[in-house]
Amino acid sequence: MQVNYLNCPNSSLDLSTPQVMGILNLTPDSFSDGGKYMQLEHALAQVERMIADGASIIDIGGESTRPGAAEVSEADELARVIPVLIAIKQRFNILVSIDTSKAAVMNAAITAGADMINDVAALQNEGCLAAVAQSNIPLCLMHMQGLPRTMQNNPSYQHVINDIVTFFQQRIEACLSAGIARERIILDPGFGFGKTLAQNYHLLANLSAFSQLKLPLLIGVSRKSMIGNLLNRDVKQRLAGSLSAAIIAAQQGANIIRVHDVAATVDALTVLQAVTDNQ
Ligand code: 8Y4
Repeated sequence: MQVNYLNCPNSSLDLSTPQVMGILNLTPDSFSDGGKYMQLEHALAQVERMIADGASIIDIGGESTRPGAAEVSEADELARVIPVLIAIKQRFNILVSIDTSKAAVMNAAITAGADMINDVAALQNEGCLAAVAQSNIPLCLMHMQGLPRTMQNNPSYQHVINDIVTFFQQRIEACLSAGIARERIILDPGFGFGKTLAQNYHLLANLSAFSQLKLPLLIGVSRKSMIGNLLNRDVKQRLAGSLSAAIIAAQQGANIIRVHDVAATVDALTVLQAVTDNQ
């Protein structure tokens, strides 16, 4: 028995089976012309659907981290994320994770009742360690080589798995030094963040290597280029590939799967669970 639950301040999340984190995208390209009220109602309807489909956590982000995406100002990100976070916590009983790399957004989100911080920059930006240290919520440290705008230009490693393990050890140490308890940390190898197609599949093949760190593992492969480029499918046609990758990850101990397609992923994980339960 390894990692069994995630200690959230108000509700602990059972990780004895893999849990699904549903993605709620708040970048303006997703729903821009309906005005503030319509955007909020659209977001809440999406959340309601993901909860009904079996999501345990909703991950909300106001900054696009896709390769080459434009940066978002602090004020814009706060305006996008915080009202939605408050509305979700008001209306639903669900854990909410905030996908941000900015200390000001982390601080505001923690004050507004966020249940988790998901940082693709692993708390390396100014003030982020301190912001999270002042709370008691879990945080996800994701590995990325380079920065979103340029990370896919010639990623290179001595040894992908070992390099990421070393990065995790350094970031865990930085968290501990800042006063963040080990029990609060979740690790994520960051599929697609400064990795070639072959490196992404090598990672997927060797995910169980990260269990040596004895912390919960989160993975995000849903609809990513590693699926699209392998299968030559555009973003709307990547469900079968995404489910396959999710199951391969779950079989190697991934605890939280970050996805767009919650219902289909829950079905796939339920099939895997039936196999596990009847060995
Ligand atoms: C289509 C849709 C194609 C989305 C690509 C994408 C991760 C993450 C992202 C991840 C954690 C994305 C915020 C990239 N990926 N956080 N965030 N782990 N922890 N691209 O893998 O979904 S954004």
